[in-house]
Amino acid sequence: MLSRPPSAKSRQRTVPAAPCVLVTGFEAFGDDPSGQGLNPSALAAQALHGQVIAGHPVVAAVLPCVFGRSVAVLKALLKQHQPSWVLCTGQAGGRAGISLERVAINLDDANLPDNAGCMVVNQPVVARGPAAYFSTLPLQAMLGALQRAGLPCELSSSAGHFVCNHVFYALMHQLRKSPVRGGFVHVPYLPQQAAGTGRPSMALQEITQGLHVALQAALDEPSLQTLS
Ligand code: PCA
Repeated sequence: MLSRPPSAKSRQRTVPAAPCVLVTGFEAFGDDPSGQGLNPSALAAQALHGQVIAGHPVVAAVLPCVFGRSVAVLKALLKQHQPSWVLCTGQAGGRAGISLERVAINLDDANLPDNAGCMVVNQPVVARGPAAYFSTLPLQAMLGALQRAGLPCELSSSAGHFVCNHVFYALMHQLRKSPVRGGFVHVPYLPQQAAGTGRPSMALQEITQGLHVALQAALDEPSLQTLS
């Protein structure tokens, strides 16, 4: 006798979907020498959307480059998607490779306006929050994987004090009591942004590959299986 195929409901019970990886990029902001409204972090995040890395589906989103609102959007994404990993990314013009950020500091100190025209100067990200949070991503494993892939990369000890650091700090503050791992990666200009500036750049395809390689290494990291 033919058995009936399992219903969608029972299939869901037997094969639970792995939690997702949330990857964010930023919309374009004041620092885009091309004037074309580009931000490689948004383009790379969007290119990863829907891919499956080490069994985890990637959900990508683009954050507004605005103090406060960027964090509100990020918190809503965390609530909606319940990711087990979070990688926020942003553009750092002038950097030559994928920069794995080690630390977020409790300081907003902009030297250009955000996309709402606001320049937040010398303010904490979180009032009475700790001075800093370390990334909880396995940065050494990610760096090693990027190096083996032949992609320009570095560890960085400063995510600056503009909206990227703001989001990085708020993310780590939000995750401080959670097993969810998170961190931040800065990426260089695209070639079309750097043209004529004498500054370094990376092709979008390489940036996207770099984020993929780094995430794969993080999710495969065996030492993490026993943590949390
Ligand atoms: N880079 C900026 C903010 C948005 C982005 O992509 C920064 O490094 O703070």
